[in-house]
Amino acid sequence: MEMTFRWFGTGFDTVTLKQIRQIPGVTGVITTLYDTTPGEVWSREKIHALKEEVEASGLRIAGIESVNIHDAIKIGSPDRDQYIDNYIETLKNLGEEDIHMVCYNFMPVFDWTRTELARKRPDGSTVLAYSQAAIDALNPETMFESISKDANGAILPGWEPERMAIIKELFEKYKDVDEEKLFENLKYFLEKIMPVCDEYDINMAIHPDDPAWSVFGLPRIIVNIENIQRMMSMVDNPHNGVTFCAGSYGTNRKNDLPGMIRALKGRIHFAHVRNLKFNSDDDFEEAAHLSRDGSFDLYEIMKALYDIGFDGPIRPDHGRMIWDEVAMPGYGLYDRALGATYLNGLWEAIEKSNK
Ligand code: CS2
Ligand code: MN
Repeated sequence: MEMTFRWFGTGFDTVTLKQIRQIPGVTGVITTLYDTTPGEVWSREKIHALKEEVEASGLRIAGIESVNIHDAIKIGSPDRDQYIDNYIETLKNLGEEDIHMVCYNFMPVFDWTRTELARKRPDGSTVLAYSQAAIDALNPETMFESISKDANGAILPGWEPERMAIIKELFEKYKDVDEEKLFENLKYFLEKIMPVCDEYDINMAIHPDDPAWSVFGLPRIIVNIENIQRMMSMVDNPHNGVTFCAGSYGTNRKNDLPGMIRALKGRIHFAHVRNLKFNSDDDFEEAAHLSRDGSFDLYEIMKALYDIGFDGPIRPDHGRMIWDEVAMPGYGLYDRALGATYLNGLWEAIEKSNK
């Protein structure tokens, strides 16, 4: 595996490449062109400039998170082909720049959903949290306004203002899209992009829906092992793989995380490893990465990755806000750096005990 760190780019991230370079064992960043909108072609020049900037700091681009999918593709509207062509063009430009892993998601309207961005934990840190009762009492169209005061001024990925402005319209467009339709539209998209992925050896890594169930009546399909297997077999190509995000699949307590990892051998192209603390089946908050701070056994998760011979990029995922840091919720420097160090420690121990 290669330990990496998500970085949103100069001007968008409070964390610098110089800081990331000093986290022991982190050699790569997972980044994006944060100022592009879904559906737009990423030019070779822009990708190249980003790459030069990252490499000048002694790191490398280990992959992209995310190249977002235009809603026309997810909805399957008549203009989708044009956006798929643009996506193919972007993949080609990434491939030409020697970038071989792309994370994306296929969630309608919202990316991840949380009801609080700064819930206080007993140790005084703040974390993202989700409560089903709060969701049920919420109007999805105003959800963003209700949580944005805790965003620390950051634009949250998937919650870009231009999307939130047309949210009513978006809901309307999805009204005839059910799970079957969403699967069909994903298949259509994957079939079209696989040839360029084959040509440039690009691993596509779909990110799970977070939380791993339907919210606000919108269909969500990347939620469990059965659905992932369906997705992989409907377009059976090794480049059609997954981002194994422990925190997202783990929202559903029926998902056996180490078991899923073992079942996905060879098709996990990217791993997000973090911990959640459940207060009840439908109230959880994000925890420190350390197993005993939350509800998951991080040792078993790392061991499963080790056992399947996982050799792709891995990153700590959302961290707590600690030590008075002011940053994008979930994406401060300190707690994610602690997370990377902990995961590296687990890996070293597992590796040595297997020799
Ligand atoms: C998630 C997503 O992993 C995460 O941090 O909260 O925002 C994720 O980046 C996207 O769904 C991937 O497309
Ligand atoms: Mn994730």
